[in-house]
Amino acid sequence: HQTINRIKKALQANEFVLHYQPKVNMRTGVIVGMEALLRWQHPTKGMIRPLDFLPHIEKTELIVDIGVWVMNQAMQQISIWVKAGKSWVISINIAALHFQRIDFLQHLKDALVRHPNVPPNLLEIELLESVALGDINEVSQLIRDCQALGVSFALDDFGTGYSSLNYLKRLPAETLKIDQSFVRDILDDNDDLIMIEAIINMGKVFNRRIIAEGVETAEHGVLLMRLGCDFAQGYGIAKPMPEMQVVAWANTYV
Ligand code: G
Ligand code: G
Ligand code: NA
Repeated sequence: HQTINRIKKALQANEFVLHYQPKVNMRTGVIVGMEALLRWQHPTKGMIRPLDFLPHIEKTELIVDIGVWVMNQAMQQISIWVKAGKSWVISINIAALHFQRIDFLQHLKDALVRHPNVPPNLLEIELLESVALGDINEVSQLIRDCQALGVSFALDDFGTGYSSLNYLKRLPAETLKIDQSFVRDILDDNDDLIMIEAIINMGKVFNRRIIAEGVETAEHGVLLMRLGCDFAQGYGIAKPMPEMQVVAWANTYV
């Protein structure tokens, strides 16, 4: 409880920031978007990454407050980048508990109303496949309700969770994000290569966009493109960076 209270205080004290990691179309070199990744700038402990504090609050009300903060912060960033002529889709991570709450859609609508110059199609929501553990009809309807507002979806860490073909069919996310654990060893592990090829082909059958995460080298990128995956995110392109560095990075990326 002490940890939860400290995290609550951090939110009130504005100690959270979003870092951004680019997503690119490897074939065209176009920057298509940025994933917003939460960071806690602790006054004495320095930068704390989400895996060191989110697990403490994943099942609490606080994850909802943080989700709302992330949503509004991302929209503020979208409007700044749009003014600078950068139409990047920002992806935010939303916890299953928050997404399944009855008021999620209202949180999204409120944030859009608060940011009237944000084109909703520049916001994407990344959901873990574990949302599929909830009521699949409700979840897919909620995805459609959000899409009706213009917002798009990606299924995160795809392949690691509870995915079945049936879930894939019924969850209308536009994009599948292949988990980095599958990407890491494709250069030397034939089983991982075959698996990733199957995921890419399955995604295509279901008419989804495919993005690979954890793309650490050019060799990974070349192989992924050969397998039919055009979009990538990973240290080989850029590490997550503070907002101030993003435009400068983009200007040097070709
Ligand atoms: O950036 P990093 O690799 O430390 O992130 C670790 C994990 O934390 C990622 O897999 C990501 O899904 C999750 N994460 C990052 N930012 C957020 C956020 O704003 N909200 C939630 N719920 N999860 C996040
Ligand atoms: O699963 P999700 O997309 O939320 O995870 C993104 C996380 O993965 C980020 O926190 C980021 O720091 C981390 N990440 C991004 N690119 C790479 C990479 O190329 N290699 C490794 N090991 N981690 C990465
Ligand atoms: Na993510």
